[in-house]
Amino acid sequence: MSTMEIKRDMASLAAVVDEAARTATAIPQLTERVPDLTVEDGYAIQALSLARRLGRGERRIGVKMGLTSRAKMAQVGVDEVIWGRLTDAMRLEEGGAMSRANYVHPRIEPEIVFLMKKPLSGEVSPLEALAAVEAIAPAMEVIDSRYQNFKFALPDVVADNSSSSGFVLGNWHKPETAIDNLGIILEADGRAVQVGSTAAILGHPLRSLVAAARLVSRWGERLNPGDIVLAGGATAAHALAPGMHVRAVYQNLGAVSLTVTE
Ligand code: OOG
Ligand code: MG
Repeated sequence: MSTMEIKRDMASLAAVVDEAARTATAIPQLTERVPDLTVEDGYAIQALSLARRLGRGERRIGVKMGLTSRAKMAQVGVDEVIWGRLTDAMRLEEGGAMSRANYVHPRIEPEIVFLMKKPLSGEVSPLEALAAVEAIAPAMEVIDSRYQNFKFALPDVVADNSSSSGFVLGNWHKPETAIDNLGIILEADGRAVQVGSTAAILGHPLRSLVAAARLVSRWGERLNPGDIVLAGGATAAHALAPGMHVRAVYQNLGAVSLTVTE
């Protein structure tokens, strides 16, 4: 295949994952159609699918890290840290509602989010990463793999923007707030469905920010002032259903909630 043909192929695969997300339709894994699809191809497809979102007027507002905890890796059977791009259209109102109809098979997970005040990229130490942070907050991410049965290989999930589909942010706290080992309870309709700690995120959520700086620069990008960075689920994700009220309660940081409608 010529370089042109390969590029055209990537663009058509980007259209497939983007349309699946836009129309909330499950699709077969890309690796079924293209068995030799690489992780590099996956990131190329992800970038092209984001360009389609930007073309529809969405604005890029940061990145999300994925599979930064054992619980998450075990749940989806992929054991490599990944990243995805977030847009303003994915933001959900804290305490507000999300419509189940806009997703294929949404799941929710408790996370920590960083707000950047300085650019960050490449190899940095945790202290350097912290010096670039404006604030931290508790958050929940709504993930929605576009693949049938939420089943994928590494290149698939990367191409599908690492299952990015929504997020809710809680109240901001000072960057020096201790976040290394805070208890978290994820509740569905008042019942604890997941219990964990921020320590599950690579031992310390700041390590996820260090990894974000390294990974984005590998793909020619950087974290910018004003960007948010979701550090990754601290527990396994919980499947969402209409009528469900979910809340993540954090030691010292407060709580974040959402209600699912039809
Ligand atoms: C991949 C995305 C993982 C996280 O926080 O670990 C992720 C998936 O589980 O579908 O967002
Ligand atoms: Mg996540």
